[in-house]
Amino acid sequence: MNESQPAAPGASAGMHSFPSSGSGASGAAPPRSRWWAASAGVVAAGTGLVASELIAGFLSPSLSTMTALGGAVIDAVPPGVKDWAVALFGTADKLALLAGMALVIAALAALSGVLELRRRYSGAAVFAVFGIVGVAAVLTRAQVTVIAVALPVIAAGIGGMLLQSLIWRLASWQAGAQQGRSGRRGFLQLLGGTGAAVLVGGAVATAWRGGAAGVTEVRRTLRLPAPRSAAAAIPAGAEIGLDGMDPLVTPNPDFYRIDTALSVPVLDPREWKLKVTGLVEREIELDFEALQAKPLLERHVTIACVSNEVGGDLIGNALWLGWPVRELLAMAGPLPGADMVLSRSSDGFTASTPLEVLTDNRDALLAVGMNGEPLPLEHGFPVRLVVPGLYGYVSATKWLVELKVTRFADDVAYWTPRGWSERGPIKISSRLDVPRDGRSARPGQVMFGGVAWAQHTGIGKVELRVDRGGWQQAQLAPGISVDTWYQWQLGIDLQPGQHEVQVRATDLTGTVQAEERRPVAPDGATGFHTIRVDVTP
Ligand SMILES: Nc1nc2c(c(=O)[nH]1)N[C@H]1C(S)=C(S)[C@@H](COP(=O)(O)O)O[C@H]1N2
Ligand SMILES: [Mo]
Repeated sequence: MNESQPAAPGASAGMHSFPSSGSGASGAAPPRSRWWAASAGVVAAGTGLVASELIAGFLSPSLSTMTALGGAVIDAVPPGVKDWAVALFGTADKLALLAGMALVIAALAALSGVLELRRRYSGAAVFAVFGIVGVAAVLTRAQVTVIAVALPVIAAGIGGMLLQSLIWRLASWQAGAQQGRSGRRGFLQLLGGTGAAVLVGGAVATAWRGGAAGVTEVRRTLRLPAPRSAAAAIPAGAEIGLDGMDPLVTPNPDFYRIDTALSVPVLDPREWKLKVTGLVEREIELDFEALQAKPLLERHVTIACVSNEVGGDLIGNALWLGWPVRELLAMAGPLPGADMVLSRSSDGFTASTPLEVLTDNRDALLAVGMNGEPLPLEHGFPVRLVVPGLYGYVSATKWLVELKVTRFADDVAYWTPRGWSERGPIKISSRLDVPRDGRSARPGQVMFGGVAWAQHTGIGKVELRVDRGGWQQAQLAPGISVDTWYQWQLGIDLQPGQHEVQVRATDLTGTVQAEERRPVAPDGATGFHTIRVDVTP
């Protein structure tokens, strides 16, 4: 069918038809009516979507259907695929996912416009499917509210009605053209008006989404209390400071970020509450003010991701301010038989931490501060867990809202059914940062440097070997505490040629880092970080 050929009005019962569809009159048919119909579909879908995202942004960003849909897409990616874990557990590009979703919706919406022009209600049916998919996505989320379910219905309803209205006008433009009239203005005005509204509203919704302005402002003006117990001073010489080494304390903007949250949860500390539930003598509810009034500790702790490859950078060291979890749990009184705490975030992520780890003498914290400021939104504002010695996925719950005292036999955490171990103690590891892999050096002494960690046990020794020769002990800098990484350095004389250099660490109990190369799943990579150095005169 030629694009500029209008459909004959009244040709079938399903077609848009107009009372005065006299025939014979031939005016200028609207050019490219299929393109106009497609545009109408896109604008109609955009209007519904933007309207619902604005409502969500206004009420609570966690109500966003797009966020729910993206989360459902992330969760639906089938397990077993190797790259899957890396892509998700690693730094998945959420913006690209949202953009991809928007493109798919736009394409389907364009199609719905063309369908609607052909046959009344056929395009609207596509919108009904949008609504159903949206509701289904919302229902897969951890926290389902009536408003969250209503929003995709509202979006589909607004979109569907607008589509009908636009296509009716387009069809009457076509029909009018045949009769020498022009319905052109009616259609173009509505399309232009709503299109402009979509652009403006979309910009606002996007800004809200990213900015979460109110809470950002609350965070900015928040004054955290001084710690009752300050962190031990950083020992002299702990920071070696070779060119190319990471700073001993990772600045917040450089701190790695890993989570499943499509949009950063935005929690207002004035409304935040932490519930302690499950196998306890007393359930407890704690608000932010009460938490701040507790005697807080400040401690350096190095946290790491289980997806950190040997030599990888999904690890960071910060000064955390918080209240020991063991004190809160002591108030609640865990019942006999409990062996796990399932921590839950506002967006439904959960982590399973052995009760024992949270009640022993280590400083597992309900953290409110990171490097002297309130937690950044991406790192769990207003409160997160930080547990020395465990990978983040089983301990470091951000945007924390609940601690359920339970049993490993009764509850599973988010990543457990997805191919990751239910327990995740951090493995002794070490990393060669200087020189970078593949760099060339002059013959003679080459200075090597890096970090090693065995949280809550501490590092006793770091060694290097060249070309699989004997191990040579590096100079180990004093650690801030056993809960942090340690820096080390060693100068080695190298002859011209290609050399392979490896590092291994030994913890303070004498356990040596495992040589066997193992992947990150199910409970953390092992193997020696190995680099190549090209020594040329
Ligand atoms: N709410 C929530 N908390 C979470 C996660 C998550 O997906 N959601 N991921 C965990 C994982 S896998 C890691 S490694 C750490 C990372 O913390 P960071 O982003 O502050 O570095 O957060 C943990 N806490
Ligand atoms: Mo992680």
